[in-house]
Amino acid sequence: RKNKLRAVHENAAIINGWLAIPSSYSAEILGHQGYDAVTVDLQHGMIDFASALTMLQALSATPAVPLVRVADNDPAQIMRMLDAGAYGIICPMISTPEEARRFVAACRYPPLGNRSFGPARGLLYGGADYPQHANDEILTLAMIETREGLVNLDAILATEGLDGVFIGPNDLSLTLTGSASAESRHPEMLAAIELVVSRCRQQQKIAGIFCTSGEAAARRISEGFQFVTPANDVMQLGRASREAVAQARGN
Ligand code: 3PY
Ligand code: MG
Repeated sequence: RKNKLRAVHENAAIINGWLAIPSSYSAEILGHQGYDAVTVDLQHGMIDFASALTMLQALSATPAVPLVRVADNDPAQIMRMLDAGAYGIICPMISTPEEARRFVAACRYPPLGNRSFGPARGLLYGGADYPQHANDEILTLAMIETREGLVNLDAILATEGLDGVFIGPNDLSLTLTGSASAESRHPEMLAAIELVVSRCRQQQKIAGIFCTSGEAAARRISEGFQFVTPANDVMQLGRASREAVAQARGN
């Protein structure tokens, strides 16, 4: 099975859902809402391997491409998530080209990388020819969310096999400005974001970013981002609930 995200990316921005709640039912619901991709978040989500597996299974029954954000740059966890059927990996805290190479190598079978063979659910989701095509189809996005990552941006983007970067705006603003904010208007953050968009364009890589709402995501697309996450399940559930309560009270 081809990774649909590459085709989407040629014509439009990829809209990516985000799951922090450990539930296959939530995954199934999000997968049916029109997202191009949905990410299972093992870093800040409340999700263990057993839940991640059922969530990836649920996403397989929807049109959304299943992605995973791993907890850190750990080849063992990356391998297990790919074997469990993730069609792309978002890796947090990539700060150097060496870290980017280690990340990409974990996502690729030899001779391009060092992923161990045992594709498991990859075969069920991708098809019997998964092993022959996985190296071309698995999407790799390195998170830029440290000052060092920003300094090394060009070298990170030059990593062979890296599809693009995904800005973690909370961590990036925390390191640049001293406070975490996904929609920070601090001049250093604005400059950093502009830099990432322009360097990605130059090197023909995907520029992605986490956002706090659909409106914010639309603004990011107009700034040049090609991969946006319009908030996660927790934020959406909380916001919809608050609004319903306020409306019911007539506020
Ligand atoms: C960040 O904003 O730091 C993130 O990692 C978003 O998911
Ligand atoms: Mg982060």
